[in-house]
Amino acid sequence: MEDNKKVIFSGIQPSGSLTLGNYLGAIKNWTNLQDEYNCYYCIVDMHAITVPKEPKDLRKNTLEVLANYVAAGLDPDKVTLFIQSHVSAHVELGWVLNCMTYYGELGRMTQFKDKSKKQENNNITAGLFTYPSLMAADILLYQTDLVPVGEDQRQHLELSRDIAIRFNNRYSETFVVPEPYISKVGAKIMNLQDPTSKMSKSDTNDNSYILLSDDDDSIRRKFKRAVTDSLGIVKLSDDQPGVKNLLGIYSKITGESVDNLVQKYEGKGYAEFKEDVAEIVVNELRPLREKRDDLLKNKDYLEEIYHKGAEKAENVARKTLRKVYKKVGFIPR
Ligand code: ATP
Ligand code: LTN
Repeated sequence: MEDNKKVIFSGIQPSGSLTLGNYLGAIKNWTNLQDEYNCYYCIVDMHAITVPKEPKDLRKNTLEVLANYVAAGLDPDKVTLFIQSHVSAHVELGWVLNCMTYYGELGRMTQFKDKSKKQENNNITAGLFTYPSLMAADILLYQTDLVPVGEDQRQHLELSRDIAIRFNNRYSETFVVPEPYISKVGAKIMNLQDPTSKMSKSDTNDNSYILLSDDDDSIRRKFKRAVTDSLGIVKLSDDQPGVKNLLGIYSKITGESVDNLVQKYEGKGYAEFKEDVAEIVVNELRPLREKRDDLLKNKDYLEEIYHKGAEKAENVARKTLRKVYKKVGFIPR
């Protein structure tokens, strides 16, 4: 029975085309969890508007993320796939949690610091600042046990845990306190042009990331140009972040250990290594891209998935919200 299974929740912002980082750091892990857990995978469109977004891009990206979820192997009959703005309990709990989150805590979030630096003319919105309490609401509404995310989300998750514990202590046991689920390999795929920073879909240099929508030749070209170093030895070292990143990508996709890979490339140059990594990525992403493109031609099917998903999510989320409203002292209608 679904009810005995532990609960998983995770989400991706429809803030652009997804990258290899989103795929290896998040979605690929999710597909392995769908049989064992009761999974909710959300497209967090409300988070995406914390920085300015063109409405037509947001609509397009939202459907693309959903199509990517399904193309990557998430089965809509097993997991709940839905769009955040369809379940209003997210903002309703988000508000309550906002009132339990401290200004100082939010100010310490590194994602906020990074993203606010990128906003022109100091146009930093309150939404960008309070984003982590909405993320906590996403997670806590479903009484989530585990949250599979990339390394960059660890701090937000810590805050979600602190907020849950604070609420439980102040009122009484209400929320399950969620645990992060961050894989050892692939949890932080780096920028191909600057391997000391994270691969990000909002980067301005398109050689820095691989998009799930990139064609085979673009993928090959981007790996060929990937920044490495002048040592010319394939090994795992913090002094060689470019090579380390490529080893991580290779290992995450094939399942081969990094030690094996290092042996395999002993005495071989970067050119051959990069070509092989590119081929592995091309072969991994091609079927996904083809399936995704097919799905995007069938909008009715996608609509059916997010309709059904929102209904299932809503039922669970409402139950938690009702409890929370009662505990904080709101009079029922
Ligand atoms: P942006 O780059 O626009 O800030 P993002 O890709 O970091 O956005 P999301 O799309 O919401 O943000 O991230 C979705 C999931 O993908 C999260 O679990 C995040 O940890 C993971 N993720 C994002 N980038 C990487 C990366 N480079 N390596 C591994 N995981 C990643
Ligand atoms: N903050 C995340 C996206 C996100 C999320 C969530 C992830 C919003 N709500 C709930 C896991 C669970 C990000 O920026 N990648």
